[in-house]
Amino acid sequence: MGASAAETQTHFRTCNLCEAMCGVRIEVADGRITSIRGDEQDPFSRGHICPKAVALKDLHEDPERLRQPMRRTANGWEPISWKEALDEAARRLHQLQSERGKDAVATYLGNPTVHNPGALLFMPQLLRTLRTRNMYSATSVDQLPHLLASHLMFGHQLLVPIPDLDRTHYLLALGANPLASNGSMMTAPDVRARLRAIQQRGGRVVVVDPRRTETARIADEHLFVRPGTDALFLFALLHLLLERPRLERLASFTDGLETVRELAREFTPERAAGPTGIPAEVIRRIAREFAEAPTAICYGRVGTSTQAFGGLCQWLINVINVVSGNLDREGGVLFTRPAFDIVGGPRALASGRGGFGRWKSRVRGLPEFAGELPVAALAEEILTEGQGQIRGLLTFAGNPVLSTPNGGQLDKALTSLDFMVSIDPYLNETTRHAHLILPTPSPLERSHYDIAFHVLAIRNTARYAPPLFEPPAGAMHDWRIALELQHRLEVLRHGSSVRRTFKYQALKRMGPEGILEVGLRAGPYGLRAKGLRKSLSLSALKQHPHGVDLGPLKPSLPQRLATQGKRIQLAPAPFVQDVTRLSEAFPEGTAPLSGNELLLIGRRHLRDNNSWMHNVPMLMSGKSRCTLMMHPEDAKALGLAEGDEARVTSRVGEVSVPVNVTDEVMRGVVSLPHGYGHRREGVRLGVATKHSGVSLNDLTDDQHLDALCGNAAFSGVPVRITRV
Ligand SMILES: Nc1nc2c(c(=O)[nH]1)N[C@H]1C(S)=C(S)[C@@H](COP(=O)(O)OP(=O)(O)OC[C@H]3O[C@@H](n4cnc5c(=O)[nH]c(N)nc54)[C@H](O)[C@@H]3O)O[C@H]1N2
Ligand SMILES: Nc1nc2c(c(=O)[nH]1)N[C@H]1C(S)=C(S)[C@@H](COP(=O)(O)OP(=O)(O)OC[C@H]3O[C@@H](n4cnc5c(=O)[nH]c(N)nc54)[C@H](O)[C@@H]3O)O[C@H]1N2
Ligand code: SF4
Ligand SMILES: [Mo]
Repeated sequence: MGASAAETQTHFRTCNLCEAMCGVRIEVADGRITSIRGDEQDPFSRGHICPKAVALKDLHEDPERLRQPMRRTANGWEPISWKEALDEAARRLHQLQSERGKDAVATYLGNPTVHNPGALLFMPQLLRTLRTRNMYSATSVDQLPHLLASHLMFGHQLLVPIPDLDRTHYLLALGANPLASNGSMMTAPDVRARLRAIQQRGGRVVVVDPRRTETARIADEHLFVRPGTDALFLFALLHLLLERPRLERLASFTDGLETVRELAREFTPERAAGPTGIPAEVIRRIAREFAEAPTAICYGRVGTSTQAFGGLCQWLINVINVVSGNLDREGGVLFTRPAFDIVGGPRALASGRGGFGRWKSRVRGLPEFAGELPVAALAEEILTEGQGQIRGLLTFAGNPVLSTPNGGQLDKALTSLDFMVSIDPYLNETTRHAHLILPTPSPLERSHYDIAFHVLAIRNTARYAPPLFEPPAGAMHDWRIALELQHRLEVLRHGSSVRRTFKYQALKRMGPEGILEVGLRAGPYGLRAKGLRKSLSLSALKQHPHGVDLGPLKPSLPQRLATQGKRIQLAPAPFVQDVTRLSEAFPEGTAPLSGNELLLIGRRHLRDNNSWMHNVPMLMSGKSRCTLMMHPEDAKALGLAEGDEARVTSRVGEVSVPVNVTDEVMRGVVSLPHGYGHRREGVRLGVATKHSGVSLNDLTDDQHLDALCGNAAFSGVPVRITRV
């Protein structure tokens, strides 16, 4: 504490807004935040932050953030007490389920769930109590293909290979823009410096993207790729790498190499060149560089996940890392060893292992994954009558109206529900349809430990922060709301009993902290761990407000595999079978993208965070970011100039948006950011509404999916464009 110590307090915590886990240093005087800076002493982020960190203050102080439960009435929204709100929510969910069956109630969990330890620990229990097959989340508009590949190949959906950025010599990145997103499924604060460091040690960074992104600009090489064709490029790489596979140590516990070789035979670089637009000789050179680099990483993210062959892409990426000997090797991709280990820890704490296709969605027959159905099916499951129709919905930290394909259809579908409850701090595009909104406190009013992102981090670290502010009297945390609803539902269903009351009281006393303590002590650095000077526990972490460094990622195979017999499955049947679909979609001789069709892709900006931080004035200053990027040749052909308003039409919808003419996007591709389109009746977001923009997902198509797993295929939606 400084000189004016009497009032100024310094608080250290992890920023929870994106996956990068930056340490922040917050100064508070007289109960108000006076500064937010990077925490120089955080061993992982070393002082790095992005402009969003400062928004922690704005979110905390936002007068439009809801602070009391609200009920929608004929005369508008009225504040109600927590008891009334929780009782009513439980009663109506229970009533729907007892009258129309369990599946009549659906749930949707949004992205901030994974940034919130209380939610991660308590929501699954509420979901288990509801026991509906209509469970949805942002997973199926995001990383489902990654999880599926991990589940089928390594035996657990969260055994995700993580790029060892700090030691690699070659990074081949597809469909990721970490300079804007700050990295995803690759928690790496200050990713820019880490990419520069690869170059400084003589390594190379190659980016494959239909847009010359911020990341592409600092890379050694950028390749334009036609949206949705990465699987062909990856297959061609694999084809070449298999001329001299180097599984080395991995060979003794890997199955399926011959099947993969068989499948890769037809996918020559020449075959890939037409559809991808990447010349065969370039693919050959990339394969050579990749194979010859001392260590190398193939990494693909949202752009290679949310596409029609997203599953195949994530599978191929893993296969490439295996056959080049880069899986489980320093400088390649490795599995993490988090202090709170939801993969290898005690069963009671372990997250779901997965499971695929055990049941199908009622209307379209889309497959279940890890207990969830693809959210692209949510609207039709609400709108289609019959046994099992959804009549009630619980949303938690999600804004599916703006974030899921054909959001416009869902927007309408939500108006037809008998009951909807949203656990969310804002009255936004989705929650405006709820009958009840149960708001949660600001992130600074709760403790934080990153249960999810330590699992995905490029270095093992651990960091805990207590709440900076006490929540206002009567406020209720996410985990408490989940627990209260769960308990009420159980009592409504089975009546109250001593055992049930005891369980509820015990969990309430324990809270997230109690579970965290158990998990840390039982984890790999906890009491059980051998050879450590000091074991990790919550109290130990409290003594290290800047976090604890647990070292770089280490090889852990085959022990850490969760497959039967601890073997890597290189050729799981679902992927093998799906190869035919790829082959048929791009027959030999497919031509490059012509100027006649336009394919729509998305993008992220550093100062956006999906759909929900546009109410922060500081982040919305300057030029509007919600523009349609278009290549100069395409613009010319359509008679469009910079700033002109264009009408963009897809199979499902139409929007009007200003054009940004730039050769940053490839010919035939247009790009629009997602998360905009706030100007809708009843939305209570003054700043966001002023900077409304249009919603990309009013154009994306609920029928355009990865047929293998039902993940949304946002990349490459065909659109028509005219001048307004
Ligand atoms: N076309 C297209 N669509 C996309 C994407 C894309 O690239 N292109 N990206 C997709 C991806 S990767 C994702 S993850 C999804 C995100 O999709 P969603 O998760 O559905 O949407 P968000 O915009 O993250 O909205 C988060 C909601 O949580 C609320 N919230 C914030 N913090 C908390 C909290 O602590 N507790 C609670 N209870 N609520 C909170 C916010 O008010 C907001 O309503 O969007 C997807 N949609
Ligand atoms: N500032 C900011 N940071 C965020 C978020 C945010 O909204 N804003 N969201 C967070 C979330 S939820 C996530 S999941 C992560 C996502 O993190 P990233 O995966 O890094 O996300 P994007 O920046 O959308 O990068 C996707 C890239 O894929 C490209 N692309 C589109 N289609 C294709 C294709 O068919 N092939 C290839 N090769 N590329 C394609 C796009 O042009 C884009 O550059 O970011 C997180 N961080
Ligand atoms: S990069 Fe992510 S974690 Fe770091 S300050 Fe920005 S929003 Fe927060
Ligand atoms: Mo995401």
